[in-house]
Amino acid sequence: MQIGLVGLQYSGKTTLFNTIAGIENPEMSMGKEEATIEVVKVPDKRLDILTEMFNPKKTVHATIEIFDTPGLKMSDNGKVKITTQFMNNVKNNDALFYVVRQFSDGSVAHPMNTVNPARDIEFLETEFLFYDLAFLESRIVKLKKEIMKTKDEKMKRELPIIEKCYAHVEDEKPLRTLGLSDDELKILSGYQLLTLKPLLIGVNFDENSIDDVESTIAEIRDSLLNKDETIVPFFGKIEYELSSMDEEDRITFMEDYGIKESALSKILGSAYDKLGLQSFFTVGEDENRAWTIKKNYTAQDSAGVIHTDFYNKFIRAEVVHYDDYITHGSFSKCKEAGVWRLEGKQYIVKDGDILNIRHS
Ligand SMILES: Nc1nc2c(ncn2[C@@H]2O[C@H](COP(=O)(O)OP(=O)(O)O)[C@@H](O)[C@H]2O)c(=O)[nH]1
Ligand SMILES: [Mg+2]
Repeated sequence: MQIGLVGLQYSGKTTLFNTIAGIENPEMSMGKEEATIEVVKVPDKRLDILTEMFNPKKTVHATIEIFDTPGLKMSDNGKVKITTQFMNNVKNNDALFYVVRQFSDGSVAHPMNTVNPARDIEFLETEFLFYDLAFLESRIVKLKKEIMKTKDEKMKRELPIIEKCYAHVEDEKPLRTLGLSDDELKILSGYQLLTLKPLLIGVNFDENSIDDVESTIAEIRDSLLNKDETIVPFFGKIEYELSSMDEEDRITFMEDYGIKESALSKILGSAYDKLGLQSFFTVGEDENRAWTIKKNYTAQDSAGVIHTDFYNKFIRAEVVHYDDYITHGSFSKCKEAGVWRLEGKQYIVKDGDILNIRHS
């Protein structure tokens, strides 16, 4: 899974990126045009506990890739140009994480001169809508031309979908709110439509405004066109400073500041939620591992995440839920208690299932 941090310059993207990637002494590369990518372990207490119980040779966390993209720059005419470079950076991201600035700091310029997170969110959204609109418009022209010439059936099926998307975006609505079917999404999957990507909005707060977070978020939400957005507050600077401490100190300081949950944990939690993701585990002497899957994945789909051979040669899955394993303490006790099961291909895997795939 890839999450791209995007936003205006100086909103705190790189600071946040360094915090979650655990980069302590970043080499500042101002104005760099390429994205920086870091693979981040997804913390999971359950996996830690399983490791204590099994003591395997190695433990493998699920990972996500975080992209720090260069800030979108305003030109003199007050417009942001979405460059090919930017698109190359974000096109494969599974979700976008807007970073907007709530902190005020006279020594850090704001590209629009004043601090106003709701305005910045709408600004990014509008730019991305324009980008999608232009793409959809040119696609419609091209499809119509080709259909006249070749009567291509596939293109004939695509056209009404693109037209529906166009009408939605023209109405200033992001494509992720259109409720497209899986088949429609498949047709669109080759295109780089920005407003189709699941969105999380990060608001970067001052440590002095911790008490006002909830009311400020409510205000921001209230002034957005789309009130259902997922908004994640975080404290860029202070969380970066805390990230170099050992865990115990960090927790104490976070409590002192009134920060309940780290930026990473909030971002991951919301991203899993938004993307409909969950984890299952495999355990054993050699390796304990957490795997990330979609919520509707069957036992066979999940086997395929481990290995394509496991998908093709799937026979059955041995399943125990993590909670049951913890209650009973061993697979044999789980069998006695009747919570160890053999499930077929179609079984829908649940968050926290421990699986062992039987295959031919
Ligand atoms: N006061 C304050 N400064 C911050 C905060 N977050 C980032 N900054 C500063 O703002 C400047 C721009 O941050 P940076 O992360 O590089 O922004 P980017 O352009 O979005 O990547 C840097 O000097 C940061 O130290 C914050 O929460 N509070
Ligand atoms: Mg940056």
